[in-house]
Amino acid sequence: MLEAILASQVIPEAQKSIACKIFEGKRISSEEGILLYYEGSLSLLALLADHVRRSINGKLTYYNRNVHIEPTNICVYNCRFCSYSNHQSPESWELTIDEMVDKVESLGNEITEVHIVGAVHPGRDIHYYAGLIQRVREARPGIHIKAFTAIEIEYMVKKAGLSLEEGLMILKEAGLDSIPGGGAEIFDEKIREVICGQKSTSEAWLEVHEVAHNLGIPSNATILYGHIEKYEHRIEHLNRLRELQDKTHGFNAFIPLKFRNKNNELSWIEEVSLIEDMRNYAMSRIFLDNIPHIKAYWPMIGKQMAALSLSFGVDDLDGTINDSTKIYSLAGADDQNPALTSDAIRELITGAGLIPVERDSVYNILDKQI
Ligand code: V47
Ligand code: SF4
Repeated sequence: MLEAILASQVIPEAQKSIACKIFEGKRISSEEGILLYYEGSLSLLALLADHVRRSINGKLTYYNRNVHIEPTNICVYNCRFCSYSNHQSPESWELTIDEMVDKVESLGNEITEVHIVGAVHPGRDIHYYAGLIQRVREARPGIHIKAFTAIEIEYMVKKAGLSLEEGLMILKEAGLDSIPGGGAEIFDEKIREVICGQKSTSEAWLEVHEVAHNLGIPSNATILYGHIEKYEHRIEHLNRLRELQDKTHGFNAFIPLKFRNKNNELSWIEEVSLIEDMRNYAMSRIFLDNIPHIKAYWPMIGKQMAALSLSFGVDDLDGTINDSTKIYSLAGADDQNPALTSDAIRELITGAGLIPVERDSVYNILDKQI
């Protein structure tokens, strides 16, 4: 069967042997990943990614009901790709704890998760953020709180003079359940120097996640792609995540984030094509054989493209986010008020010939029908 499929496509021998490895469930090397990135056809990558996706998740395609809260855009850093911080955006904002708690309370049982990520505010410390988490926890005891990128955590922990273990335990005891994947950007110090020179190093990002995993706090991971990086950098990024996952098994999902070029200091860079987005999803699925879920963040690429990504290795569409996320609307996403009802997400998934499943934040199935 495999031979027949591969024979029906005219594939060079080197790619054929990588494809055979993937069909046999074997891990591919960085060199093989780079070769596929450069030379694999879109149809071959789709075939391979779909095979890996089906062997891990079958036809199940996950979504959850969540809200994104962005506490502030006032930032100590000034990443050149960022359209959102007070250095680029025409307005600065700081939500109060009451405003954030009111937002969560107003949504009642419509959501099972709150995702809290913002800028790195110089005046807000770990005790402030632990207080925020505690208030959200009191308001909605059963809700999953996924909060603060490794960059925010590193800053608040250092500012308090604590170790990462101590800082993360304070957040965990306040009610933090998991850590989102933001801030990873690209694990290459030379590129970081150009696109986000002041920000924590790759090593520091990985360390926050490693310590969190060791304390029983799961997390996600991201990559920011489509700026000045090359395929070699993307593979190195995936490889470092794959290595950490082998050690800790703490990553739930990987989320590729496409660089959007409006209103930031890297606006001169043309955005990559949608075909490149699909190739990137597929390569992520193929290479990261030990991270169970690949998530499309639909406010970034749009709903239709997110639906298409389901044929390129993606098995998770990020939530029923309402219109509170500014990170992408300011950076040029087409949808300026992103919102999707559960029915609309389910329709996108069934339209791709797959099975929609509502999940909780750690991928337990909540759907009664499954
Ligand atoms: O870290 C900022 C990225 C991230 C731009 O874990 C940009 O479930 C593209 O991490 N173009 C924050 N990307 C968002 C994030 C996230 C989103 C959805 C789900 C999860 C999860 C995490 O947004 C930042 C940065 O990498 N970003 N500006 C831009 N112009
Ligand atoms: Fe600040 Fe995050 Fe924007 Fe960088 S990407 S400037 S850390 S808000």
